[in-house]
Amino acid sequence: MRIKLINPNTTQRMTAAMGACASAVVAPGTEVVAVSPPMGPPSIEGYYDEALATPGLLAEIEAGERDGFDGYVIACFGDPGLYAARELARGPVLGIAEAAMHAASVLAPGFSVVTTLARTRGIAWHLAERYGMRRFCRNVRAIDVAVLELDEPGSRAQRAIVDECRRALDEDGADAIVLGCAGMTTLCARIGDTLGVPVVDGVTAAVKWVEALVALRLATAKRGDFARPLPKRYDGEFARFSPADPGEIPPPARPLRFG
Ligand code: 2AL
Repeated sequence: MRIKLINPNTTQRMTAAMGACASAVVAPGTEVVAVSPPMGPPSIEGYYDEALATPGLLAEIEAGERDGFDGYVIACFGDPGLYAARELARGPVLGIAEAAMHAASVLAPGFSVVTTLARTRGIAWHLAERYGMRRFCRNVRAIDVAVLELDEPGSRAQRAIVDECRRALDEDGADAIVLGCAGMTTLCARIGDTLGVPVVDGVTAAVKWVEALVALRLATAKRGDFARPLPKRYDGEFARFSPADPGEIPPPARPLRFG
């Protein structure tokens, strides 16, 4: 089984770090291929960044279909382009916020999200609402550290995350924590050990969920809202994103394999 892990920002060191964490949790026989699009923002810290990260992300999904990937993870906590990606993909597509919130909701009666910049708190609240997770989500907190500062040498990020998680456990009535950025993946195990409560990282949660769905031979419904986009010619610079007629889509280079 091959899972394509797409970091929708263009920062390769983040992509490599999350690829290593994801590869460490999958079963033998599952391959995780971590990629970033060649175009887009270096970090995603608001609605504008999300919007302009989405075309590159969707191009990676379309390329993944040609390469015969079995499933996909969108590894940014805003889950940008998630439903559009499902229109393109045959296999399952999971967002990391979606995966982490669902996992936390079965591990504890309530969770708090600890994210990077305060300006992205609204995005997390919207996602909790959209996924029916609002009744489990006690709070969305921010450490006000930028995404690309998380892994800088000497970064105060880990200390700030642990402090904010402790406040969440003391003040929010949360019994689990959802880490609100793909750049926090590498810190997850240490933070969980320090706090002694479930700390969920969406990258690994989403990869394992996709792996489970593919193993169950479950894929995205190709009728209704997640059917292929209607063929039409897009204008200007987006012409190369024009949805093809299904008959014109080349078969995958590798057939979908299960098991
Ligand atoms: C993110 C994330 O997960 N990756 C990125 O570039 N921005 N989201 C966030 N709230 O920090």
